[in-house]
Amino acid sequence: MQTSAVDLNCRIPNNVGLADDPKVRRALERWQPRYLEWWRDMGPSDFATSDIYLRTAISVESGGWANYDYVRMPDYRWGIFLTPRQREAIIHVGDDTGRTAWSEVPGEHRNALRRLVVTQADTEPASVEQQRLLGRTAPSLYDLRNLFQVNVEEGRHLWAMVYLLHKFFGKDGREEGEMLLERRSGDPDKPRILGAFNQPCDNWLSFFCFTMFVDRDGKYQLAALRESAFDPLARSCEFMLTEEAFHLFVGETGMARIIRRSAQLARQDANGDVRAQGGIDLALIQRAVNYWFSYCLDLFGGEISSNAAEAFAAGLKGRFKESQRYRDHRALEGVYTLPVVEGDRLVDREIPLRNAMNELLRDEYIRDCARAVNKWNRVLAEEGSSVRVTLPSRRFHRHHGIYARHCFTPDGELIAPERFEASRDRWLPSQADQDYLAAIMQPVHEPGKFANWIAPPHRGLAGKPIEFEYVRP
Ligand code: BYC
Ligand code: FE
Ligand code: FE
Repeated sequence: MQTSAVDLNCRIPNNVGLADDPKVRRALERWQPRYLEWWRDMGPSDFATSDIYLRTAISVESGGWANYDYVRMPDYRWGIFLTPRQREAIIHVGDDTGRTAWSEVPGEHRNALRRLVVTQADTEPASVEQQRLLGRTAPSLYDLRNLFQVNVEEGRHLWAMVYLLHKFFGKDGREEGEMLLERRSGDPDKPRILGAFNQPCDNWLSFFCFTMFVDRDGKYQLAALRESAFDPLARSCEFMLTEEAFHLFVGETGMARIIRRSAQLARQDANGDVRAQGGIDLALIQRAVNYWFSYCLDLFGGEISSNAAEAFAAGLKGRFKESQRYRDHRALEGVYTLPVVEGDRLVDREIPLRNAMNELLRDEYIRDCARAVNKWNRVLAEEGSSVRVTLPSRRFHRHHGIYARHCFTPDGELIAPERFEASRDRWLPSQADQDYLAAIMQPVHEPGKFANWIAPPHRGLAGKPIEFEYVRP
């Protein structure tokens, strides 16, 4: 299956030749009204009739892939786009390295691939559900527009995965497509699949942590799937990554703006009391970072994972930049050393490289997060603050993997559960923190104006000035 030209005028914009694929086209056209119903019920609240200045993917050319214009969200053109291939793709991960990549799903990998696609797909609508009410408290029209941009694109990512389910997984795939619209973030009876996607994200500090840390997990998981031997998945993920960059920008710069404002307000107050000035203190920002970062580390799966080893061996996923960075794509040799809990202490253990694939990806992720945190700390230095933000240890506050049944300090020291509980409100957001955030988050809808707790961005978007009317209510 090679990519055909982009067809924008049909019901579902696409470059996968839906016009010549009546079976899949009809299946997707039956799914479409249910998706729209889900969007109406679970998508962004309140702004369905507002004109939002949004980017829409309309092509796969790296130069001009997106179009910016005022759109009402329910009318957004959610399309299906795969990055085109210049030549035939070759497998460069696992046991089948060197063979031709798969344009169909091999029978022996059907279940494993379906599980990966469904897990990936499930996170997309989950995030939209988590962010559903944030429009009510947006700190500016600029930020409101960015929230909605992220939301519509997560919707498109769901389309990208549902296309794969319909096209390549037959009846099972169609059933999974239905279930993706039935699970609900945080619902005890039908929760979303992964932990972080069931946590509430009901204030803007959480939103910026989410786009900083959770969307960044998305970047690394998509990067692993982009190396897949299943070529349509690889190409789908590649195009999703194009959109993802903006989500990460929103998170990283959003946090930087809150941090800058926090330092400015500390300077303004005679006692350095940021809350007295209506801002968000750095201690609370640090607790939010601890919370979201630790939940995101869980999203990489167990440190020692036979699932990960099998997925790598089969060529279903690769390492970060597998094709560019590595020579030995089989990874049959080599070990990874990591500290494990034995009794009341941590001791280093060697595990075979293939079983450590989750941990390798987590390493890449942590490095990337640390780079962003360094940038935030430069902002603090610029504003004359001596406080710094840090990433907690990868062992802190974990719910999956080898550290989950133990307690650690943010520095990674193994401690008794009682000590963890006694320190919880210092390390993680407390109810009082949540109440405070809820109290200060009042909507600001005047173009060019920003809530007191966040600094304005350096510039506007898509060549528009900061005071542009990004949302017309
Ligand atoms: N919560 O061997 P293990 C994004 C399950 S974000 C709950 O440790 P494995 C986005 C696991 O499923 C990217 N359950 O891990 C961001 C398994 O269950 P079963 C999303 C968890 O399989 C923002 C068991 O524990 N994409 O795109 O090696 C906005 C043992 O598994 C969790 C993907 O995740 C958890 N945190 O790796 C919008 C890519 N962690 O099978 C979007 C697809 C593990 O025993 N997913 N479990 O019932 C995968 O590649 C893998 O499934 C995982 C786990 C990396 C998640
Ligand atoms: Fe996404
Ligand atoms: Fe995203």
